[in-house]
Amino acid sequence: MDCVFCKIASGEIPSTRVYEDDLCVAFKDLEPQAPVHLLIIPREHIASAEEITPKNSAIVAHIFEVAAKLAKENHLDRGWRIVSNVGEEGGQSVKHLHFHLLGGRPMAWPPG
Ligand code: D5M
Repeated sequence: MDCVFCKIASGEIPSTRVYEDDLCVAFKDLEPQAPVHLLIIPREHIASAEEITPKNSAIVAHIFEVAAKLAKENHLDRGWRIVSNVGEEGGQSVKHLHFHLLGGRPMAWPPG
């Protein structure tokens, strides 16, 4: 499968990895939108949040646990944001489920 995040998960494409385990990988976003901008992805190819089912939904809880740990490690004690873009209007450019972990500056609402 020609998926850039599958290739990052397998190590075929280099990334600045900050965390990994059997289920997920976290690495620095190439186009950071905040002082801390990490991406957390499942190793399994899931195209987007639209493809979450009772069979694979446990990965989402796991990724949120990892996000909280990474936020703590990055000293984001004033707050942080986790977001997953879905589909064209949602702003998704890579068709492999990923969660942006953003922090280190005040976040605006609503997002653009
Ligand atoms: O977010 C996709 C994000 O993925 C976007 O912020 C750029 C980032 N990206 C794309 N390719 C790479 C590689 N190779 N390394 C690190 N980060 C990358 P989306 O929500 O789909 O718009």
